Amino acid sequence: MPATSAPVPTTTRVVHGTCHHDCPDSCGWQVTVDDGVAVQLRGNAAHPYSAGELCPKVNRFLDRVYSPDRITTPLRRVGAKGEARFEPISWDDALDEIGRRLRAIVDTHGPGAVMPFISAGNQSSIAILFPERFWNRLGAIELTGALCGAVAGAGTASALGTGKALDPVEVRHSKLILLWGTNTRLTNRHLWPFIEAARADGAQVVVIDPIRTITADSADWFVQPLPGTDVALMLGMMHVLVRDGLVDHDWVADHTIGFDELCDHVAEWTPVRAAEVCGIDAADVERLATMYGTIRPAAIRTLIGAEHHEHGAMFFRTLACLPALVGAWRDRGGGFARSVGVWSNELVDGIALMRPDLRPAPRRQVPMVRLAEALDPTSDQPVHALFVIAGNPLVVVPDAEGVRRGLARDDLFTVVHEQFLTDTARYADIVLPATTQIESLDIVPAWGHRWLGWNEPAIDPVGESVSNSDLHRRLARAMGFTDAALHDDDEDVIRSVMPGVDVDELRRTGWVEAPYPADGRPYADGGFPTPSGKVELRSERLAADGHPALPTYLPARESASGDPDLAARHPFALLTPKHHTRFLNSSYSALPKHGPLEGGPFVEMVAEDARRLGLTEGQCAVVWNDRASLEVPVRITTRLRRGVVAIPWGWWSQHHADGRTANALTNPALTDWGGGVAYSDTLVAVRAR
Ligand SMILES: Nc1nc2c(c(=O)[nH]1)N[C@H]1C(S)=C(S)[C@@H](COP(=O)(O)OP(=O)(O)OC[C@H]3O[C@@H](n4cnc5c(=O)[nH]c(N)nc54)[C@H](O)[C@@H]3O)O[C@H]1N2
Ligand SMILES: Nc1nc2c(c(=O)[nH]1)N[C@H]1C(S)=C(S)[C@@H](COP(=O)(O)OP(=O)(O)OC[C@H]3O[C@@H](n4cnc5c(=O)[nH]c(N)nc54)[C@H](O)[C@@H]3O)O[C@H]1N2
Ligand code: SF4
Ligand SMILES: [Mo]
Repeated sequence: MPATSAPVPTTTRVVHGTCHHDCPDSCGWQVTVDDGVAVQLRGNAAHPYSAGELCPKVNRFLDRVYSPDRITTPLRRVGAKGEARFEPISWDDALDEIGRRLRAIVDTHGPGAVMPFISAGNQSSIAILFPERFWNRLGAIELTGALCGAVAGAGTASALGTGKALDPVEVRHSKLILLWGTNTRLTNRHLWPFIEAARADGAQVVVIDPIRTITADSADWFVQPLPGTDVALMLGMMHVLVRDGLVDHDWVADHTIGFDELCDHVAEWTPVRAAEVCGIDAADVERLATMYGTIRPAAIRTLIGAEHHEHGAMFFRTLACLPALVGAWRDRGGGFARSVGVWSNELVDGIALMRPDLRPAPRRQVPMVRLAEALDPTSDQPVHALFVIAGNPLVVVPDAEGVRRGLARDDLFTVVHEQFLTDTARYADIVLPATTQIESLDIVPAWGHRWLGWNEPAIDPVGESVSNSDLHRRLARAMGFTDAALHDDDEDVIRSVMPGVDVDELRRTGWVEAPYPADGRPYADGGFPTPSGKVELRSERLAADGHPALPTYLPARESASGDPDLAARHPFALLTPKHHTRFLNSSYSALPKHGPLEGGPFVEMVAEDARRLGLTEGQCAVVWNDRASLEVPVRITTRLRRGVVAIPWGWWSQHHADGRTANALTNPALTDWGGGVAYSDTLVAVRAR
């Protein structure tokens, strides 16, 4: 008998969603679903920003969704911490154990011994903010600052009174685009077409970065200052603008305060002095300043990379002053563009989502950056329960070996909600399975453009996985918390926190645009929300907090430390940048079509440094400092300068010969303000193994 030729009936649907990754592009996608199985995920051509393209990370998203390595049931640790020996358990058993242990810890040590570490794995509003309702109700530790973004926002606000700046797509109208500390073609690839369009109309693109990135390769001009020295370059530019009469005095008089003092202050910042600090030619300082003072419209585009320095906030504060001096805000396509998420805040009521009113008392505050310290049993008030949600702190937090020592504590109760058994999850007492973006309903405000996206679930949760919000509804039940707000349904929450948005229309079209001035000039006539209503070139608020009142270049403390021979013992500056097109932070490096195609970890240095150290291409080097040491093969590069080495970041312990990752070496110092981290002010020594 021939096999039946009748086709098996299938139901095919196409479902619209939005990428949740911590990436400025928040692309729109379409998932094709056959009989409940996602068979294709591709860019939505109608999306007003991403226009149908995704990226080398997410082009294979379904491999991630259906990976044989997905965690699909709750797991309980049966081996030693870090050994990754687990047994599957039921959700009921997992929640019983969590409820019991959490209550005991709260009874003994108070809720200030419980730390929810919610990282950046999912940028959707419900996923990232709804959990705060539960943690507010419990009164657990509140993380302050952030590994990403808080410093750029705080620094900008010191000058402008707000993080709200130019919409990056407005660079389409610029004639000069300074990409300052951002690797657009890697990290924000969907902005690049706007830059190319401006270029086709005659715009010049300058990249300012200590690394010759793929973006630098595509620029008209590349300026390569030493890491952490840009403020000197900015002050040198200000010097030239003042000296050469390139300041827009009318705009400055109307919309800034502190100009006269700034003029006196930059008088000593001659191009020669600035160039000396930055390790570039004085002629380049002159040229950059002259271009900036004469070409209009002029846009400065920056993102996150430059905040990862001890004086990271000062970088953003000083950079945000530059457009004011030349009156750049007058022009469409002129001004200062950074993360744009703050514009979307007008669409979503974050307070209503997080419900801080549920707190029984003020929460204990701990800087996110200082995880290693908070887990240290000898600290004043060590953490006793750690809940890691959408993050991989063992790979992403500085002083990673300090974090590892904390995670290894037998008296620390660790719960990790994850899709994969990450380095961090290997140390958990309980691992709980998390859904991927195509398995849950959410809304996604973008930080690289003004389109908030709808995310419709395309498939049922894989295995027994649950979304972040479902997890926290379950935790509330396990703790016996009956407050209605902790149990609200996702769709009801979305409707209640977007009062100004037609949610049915949003669901139908897939996106809604955050409001922005129609003429594209947010500050043409000033109106900055600082106390003075003006751009604060001089800031009383900063002075009151003990910071310099004027933009000021300060060398990093790690290199200028009290230890006189630190720089002699550790003569190289180490950068640990995002570099791999197939990684998103530490996500994807363990997937077979991602990590292996990127090769493996390496340390880059220029040929001259390698020669001096007696190292050759591919040879194993030891990179070390007082925090840790790491063995990695050498790659000779022309992307760096002498004295600067780089270990591109995102690899897990399993990829490193000695199980330690780049962040074992990095500097956990807090930034000047904004509560960020100085990853990129790390000194190391290098030798052949
Ligand atoms: N492919 C890919 N895309 C990503 C990510 C990823 O991991 N992979 N991560 C996403 C995330 S979380 C973020 S925050 C964004 C970040 O987006 P970006 O901020 O654009 O990227 P970064 O690589 O962090 O930093 C940008 C550049 O800053 C430079 N930099 C470091 N120190 C200094 C300095 O002192 N002065 C100057 N001028 N430049 C400096 C670095 O060399 C780097 O080239 O990218 C997002 N997009
Ligand atoms: N040395 C060095 N360190 C850095 C940086 C650097 O440039 N250099 N960059 C810093 C920056 S900018 C950032 S943003 C941070 C990123 O830090 P993290 O956000 O911690 O980065 P990821 O490693 O991507 O971890 C995200 C995890 O969330 C999981 N996940 C994804 N979606 C969900 C979900 O819906 N629910 C749950 N529960 N889990 C989910 C993923 O599987 C993944 O393991 O790293 C910082 N660390
Ligand atoms: S990771 Fe970024 S570029 Fe890639 S699909 Fe998501 S939003 Fe787009
Ligand atoms: Mo980030």
